[in-house]
Amino acid sequence: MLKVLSPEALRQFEDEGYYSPVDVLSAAEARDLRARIEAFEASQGAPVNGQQRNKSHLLFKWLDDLIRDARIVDMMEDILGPDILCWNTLFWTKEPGSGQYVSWHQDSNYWGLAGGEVVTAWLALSEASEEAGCMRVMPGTHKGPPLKHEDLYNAANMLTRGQEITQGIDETHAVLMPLKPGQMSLHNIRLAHASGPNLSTDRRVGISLHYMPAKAMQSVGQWDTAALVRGRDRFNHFEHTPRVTADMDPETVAYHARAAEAVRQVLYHGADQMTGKL
Ligand SMILES: O=C(O)CCC(=O)C(=O)O
Repeated sequence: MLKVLSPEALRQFEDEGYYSPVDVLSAAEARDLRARIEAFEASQGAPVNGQQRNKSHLLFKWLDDLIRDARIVDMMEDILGPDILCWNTLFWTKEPGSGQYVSWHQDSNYWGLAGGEVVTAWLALSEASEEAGCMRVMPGTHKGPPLKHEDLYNAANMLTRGQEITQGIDETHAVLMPLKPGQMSLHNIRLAHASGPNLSTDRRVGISLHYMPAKAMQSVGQWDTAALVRGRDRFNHFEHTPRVTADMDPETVAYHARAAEAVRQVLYHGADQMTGKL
């Protein structure tokens, strides 16, 4: 019995590799979370950046709470079953006029995860319209062979090494996933996706939450972490992250430094350069 998704939504996710939009937070909740992020940014005098973008639920209590929010986890249970880990959380803030974009890529090439499906739930905390550079996906690519990527290191590309699928993408088949603040899109780790520059006058603020079944494994890194957000973990392939009791708590900030670095090593595995993007 499904908890949140309709049978049609689940079928679309399985057949085409994505489903969007899903109403998750109210507009007021999304506004509140954005205000918390921007208050933190004002306090440090800079946007959330570098390693702060990665495993960010270990820095912010509100985000550690959010990855466990039943409205999201129920939806994940519909796709992944009862025992669920949240592997990572990543900030995707695209400043207006910055030219920042995300090239076509498949995350499965870079995350080192194996042995179970991985779902990205991308939450909009501002208007993520086509003009603001919302994500677009290539339906069905999650079912095909891995596509060939090249590391191009373009400065405006938000991806670590500017990795890009250089062949086999036909833009005429791309589907846009515009979102209102508080809405989420879902996509499979193997689905090709991208996003264009933010041509609006506001920042595009989004956070991706990455969920997987407890049986999933890290095949590249020796040590990796995940939050057990529902059910039981009979596999213990990942060290469970501690609960965060306050934003920027020194204890969990120290844990974050190790956990985010472990992911960074995985993301740059085999790359010629490590950029400061994460
Ligand atoms: O935020 C974006 O535009 C791209 C995000 C992305 O690549 C992802 O969530 O996997």
